[in-house]
Amino acid sequence: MFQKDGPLPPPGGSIVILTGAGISKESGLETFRDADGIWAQVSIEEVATPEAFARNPAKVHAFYNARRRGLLDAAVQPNAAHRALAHLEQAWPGQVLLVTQNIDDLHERAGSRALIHMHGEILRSLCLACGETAPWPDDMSLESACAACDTVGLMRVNVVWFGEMPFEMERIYRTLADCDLFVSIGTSGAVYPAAGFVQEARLGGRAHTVELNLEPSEGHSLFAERHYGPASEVVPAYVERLLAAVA
Ligand code: BJW
Repeated sequence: MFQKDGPLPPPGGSIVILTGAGISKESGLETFRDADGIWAQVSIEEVATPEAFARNPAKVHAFYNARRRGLLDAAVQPNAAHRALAHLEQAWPGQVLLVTQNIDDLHERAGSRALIHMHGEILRSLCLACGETAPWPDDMSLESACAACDTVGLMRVNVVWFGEMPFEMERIYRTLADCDLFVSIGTSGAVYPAAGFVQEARLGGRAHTVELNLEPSEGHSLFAERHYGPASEVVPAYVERLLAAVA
């Protein structure tokens, strides 16, 4: 469902893009709040809070071990939407900051470099003893040891659970306040602070705001322009339009 096309940012303008689980759906990863999503199978309180980890770390490790193995399955690859955003970063004659809520590495694999994982990364560990984060492509358990301080039993996946502070918020808010275009892709708009980014961008005074999603999100009416369909179709089409204007 395509709405009328809206205005484009000036060449050299600053673009902030927010992505959510919907962009990785066609790569074979599950979303959270769709009918067949992760939260329909397991409750947030059991696996996605610091309290859940304190209560039952083995269960939380098992949840993330299964998702990590799923991400590393050879069938899971970046799709046309990830690739289009990487191309935009290379070809746009201005700043493009990609902020993802996703903990997968599909944006990096597609070639994006100016990227913030505001909810962390499933392929990294965090040691609760020394605070060190490090790459972690394997299963994690209560027997896992920190490579930096050797402590056993205090390793966790480096993701942001409910009640924890997302990463790099200061840089994100600064860039939002001074952007010309904010694009939200494949996110339900159910989780803050990401759900409030559209208002932050509007407060800056000049940002055009665009939602690209399978269906209208909770905050869809806050966006000036909206296009609905699978990310692998609507994202490349929108990027092509942006780049045609500066060709
Ligand atoms: C497609 C598609 C296709 C499908 N193509 N599209 C009361 C009011 C307001 C706030 C709060 C409140 N009580 C508590 C809070 C704060 C809380 C919160 O927001 N709670 C809400 C539930 C109300 N937030 C927090 O605790 C956050 N921290 C925080 O606020 O710190 C304080 C702070 C204060 C001030 C400034 C800054 C900070 C932390 C939130 C952590 C979220 N963590 C998770 C898990 C991460 C690890 C993991 O992956 O396991 O992050 S939860 C989960 O939700 C995950 C996601 O990143 C996040 C968002 O989900 P997303 O990506 O939107 O997925 P879905 O499934 O919801 O939507 C998918 C969309 O795609 C849908 O719209 C589909 O239609 C679409 N789609 N197929 C295009 N093919």
